[in-house]
Amino acid sequence: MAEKPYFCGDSSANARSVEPTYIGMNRTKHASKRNRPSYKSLLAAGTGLSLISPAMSQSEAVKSASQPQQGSQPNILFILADDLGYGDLGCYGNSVVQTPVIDSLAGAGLRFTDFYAGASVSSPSRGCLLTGLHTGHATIRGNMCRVGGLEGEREGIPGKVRRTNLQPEEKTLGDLLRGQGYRTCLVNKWHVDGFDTTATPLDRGFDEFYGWLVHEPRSHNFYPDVRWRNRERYEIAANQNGNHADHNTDRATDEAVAFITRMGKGATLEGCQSAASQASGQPFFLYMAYNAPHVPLDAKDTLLYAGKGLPDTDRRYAAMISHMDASIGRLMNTLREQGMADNTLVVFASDNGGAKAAQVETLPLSGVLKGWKGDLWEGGIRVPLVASWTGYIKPGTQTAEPAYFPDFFATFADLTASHTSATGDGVSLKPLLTGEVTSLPERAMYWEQYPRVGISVALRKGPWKVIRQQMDQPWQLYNLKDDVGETTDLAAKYPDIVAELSRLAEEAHEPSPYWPVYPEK
Ligand SMILES: [Ca+2]
Repeated sequence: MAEKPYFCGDSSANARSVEPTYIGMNRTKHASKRNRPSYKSLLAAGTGLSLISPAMSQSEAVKSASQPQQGSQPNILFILADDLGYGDLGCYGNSVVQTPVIDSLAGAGLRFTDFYAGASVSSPSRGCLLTGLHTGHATIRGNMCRVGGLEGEREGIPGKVRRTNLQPEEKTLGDLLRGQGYRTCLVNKWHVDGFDTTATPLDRGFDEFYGWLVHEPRSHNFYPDVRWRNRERYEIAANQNGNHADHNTDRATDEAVAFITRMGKGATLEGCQSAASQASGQPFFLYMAYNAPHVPLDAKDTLLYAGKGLPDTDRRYAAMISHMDASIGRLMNTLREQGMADNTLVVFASDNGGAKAAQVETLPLSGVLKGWKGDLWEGGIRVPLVASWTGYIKPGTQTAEPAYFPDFFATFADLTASHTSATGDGVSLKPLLTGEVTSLPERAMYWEQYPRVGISVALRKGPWKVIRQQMDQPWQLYNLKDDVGETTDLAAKYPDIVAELSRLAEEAHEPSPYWPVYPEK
């Protein structure tokens, strides 16, 4: 199908309630797994809150939403980079990679030094962001599942793999915010659909979707010749036959600019009457999930880094980040042009740490941190986070409060006055963002990672982090305030701390039907 102008969403999606009706695949087996008889909330351990089922609290959050307060809620632009390391930005100490726009967001807002993704790889991390659940409770705990799910091709890799997806009963940020009167849109990378064609963003709380889905391997690169526009798969003529003409960072940015513009002016394109009627005064949630700087390092050009003595890989890696940075500048300009810059919370983060696969030679990538994407060392999960919101977040500020992806469900519930007491495994960052407080109640944050067999686990509480690479290996303990590089294992010196944190970690793990810890042979 040929390209045509952007249009404003899927009519069936627009008509959906905040309780999605699942159609298609047989989910009987999965539906029965979400009983949580042994679940104990990490929040309860850390804050004294009552025990709450994450799934129940999400549902409650959506159902108990107050009526939308037109004009009183901020727009939310959540920008996610892909495999961007902790040391990849100027505002995080990189002196080579030029990121003036993201640096200016940090200068205009709050920069987190101790912020973490939901997981050390893409799909589970994005699932944690969207659902507010950590990887001990979430359905998606790895990119490929060990058993169950659906089989399909993985881009560029022979053979079949299995994936699973966000389940209908898992409420997303899209569900939450749509329930609060927002128009919700995902641009570019979803990556929580597995190979299930009925688990698209439009089936999980988003009114609009422009991007790619994992069952279409041809779309997973920087010059894709196939893309999705809501439920329509279309060919990108300029990139047919391997042509490198229409870069994905530009295309994704165009789609986001078009969405913001529609929300600013009201829809004027043919066929967008339904959006036009909603646009005036309706807040938006735009989840802008870029590919960059994930491999392959298909930079549009590397002119910015010519003559700087960088190895070719580093030059292309840096150029991809700067291209994304400039594209974020286009989004910010569009917000200004539409008069929405002051009433938009802008968040920038990365889905996991820097990737060893990028083969960067001289750039810091993980900065001072140990490890890479795929590790539970800090380099795999600690990521940049900056947030700006004119008049609400104090410019040029920094916080060392530990926080992570599951917190955004609670944060956005709080921000939009959903009047829910708790949501999932996270806590609201709103008081921290707005300067109402400078510290949060100490709580535990939890991560799982699945190597070829077994399970790796990490948990942070306060300055302390326990990590175990396999169940039959001993816990290690690090004090991240003194030793952010995780060089000195203090487990033998502080056995009581190991005992407390390892107990919390063991309580945080709920068995998964897709990632059994010891798969059958
Ligand atoms: Ca990633």
